[in-house]
Amino acid sequence: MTQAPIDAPIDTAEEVATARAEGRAVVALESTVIAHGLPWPDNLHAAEAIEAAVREAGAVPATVALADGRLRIGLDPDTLQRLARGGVPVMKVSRRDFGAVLASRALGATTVAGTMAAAALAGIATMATGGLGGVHRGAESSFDISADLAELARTPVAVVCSGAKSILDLPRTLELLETLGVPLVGYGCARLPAFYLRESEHPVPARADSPEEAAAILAAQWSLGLGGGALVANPPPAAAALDPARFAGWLAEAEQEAADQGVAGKAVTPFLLSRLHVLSGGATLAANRALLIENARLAGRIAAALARPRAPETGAPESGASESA
Ligand code: PSU
Ligand code: MN
Repeated sequence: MTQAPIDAPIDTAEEVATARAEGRAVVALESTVIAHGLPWPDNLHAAEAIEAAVREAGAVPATVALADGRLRIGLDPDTLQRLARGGVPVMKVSRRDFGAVLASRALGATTVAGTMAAAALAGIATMATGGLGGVHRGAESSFDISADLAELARTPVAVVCSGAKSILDLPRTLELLETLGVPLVGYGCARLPAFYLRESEHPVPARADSPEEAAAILAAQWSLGLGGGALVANPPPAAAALDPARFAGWLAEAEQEAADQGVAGKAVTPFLLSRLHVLSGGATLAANRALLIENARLAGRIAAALARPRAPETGAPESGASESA
């Protein structure tokens, strides 16, 4: 894992640093969803509930953001509130944006890609989000493909999410994940969840039915030292998930508005999410909140399982062979 230079402009919260030093479980959390994905004040309440869920699962939350020229791993309540409240511009920070936002000392909220990069620098191997970025519909002409996918190919962090956002082109997102060599584990499901929807029609290549099983797959993948991240796809809780047909109607309307208004680039995701919240009368907001909390909880459990020393395997052929050698 790439370690940050000793004088890197990184401030790690004391609680996070202590947990890391003691080998206890830590979960990195993204902040774009707080600053750009949910409206005030639901966003602050959601951020607090997400951190609480990580704690309940036995891990320490480390929400990632940029402030005052520093990369912050673990936020104090005041900084969390500054990100959530709005009023001042908050930059959306992916891997390429760190330098510009640090140099300008602006406030920055990290995407999944930005959060993964930051987590790796801090030695954190698990993060949680709502929905992953991916291949946007119409990407064959717009080339709009989230940097989240490229980051998963290079950075050894497991991302717990509810699949890719349902505003995306899921089949192409899956194809690209396969091409990039990103492990994809369905949590208690054989088909990819679609963010607000319990499932899509697309099968996942691996499945885990407990945090321990998920942790075992991640640990085995990483044991080879191949590098790269992984995805754990957790279906949204049934009570909060949306009806696919109704959702399709709202999405078509939001996409038409985006096209009419010429929304492009990094503005697309926040625009669609905020229009969906309005068009659905708040249903997507409630679903988003619920799944963010459940993903944080699962990430905490997986991080805790990864942090537990595994019992040495008994009776495995290699150990027998090495004993007799
Ligand atoms: N999921 C949400 N809300 C969000 C996002 C994901 O429920 O706001 C954010 C994540 O931070 C993700 C980013 O990394 O959107 C992807 O943006 P883009 O498509 O521009 O890469
Ligand atoms: Mn994009």
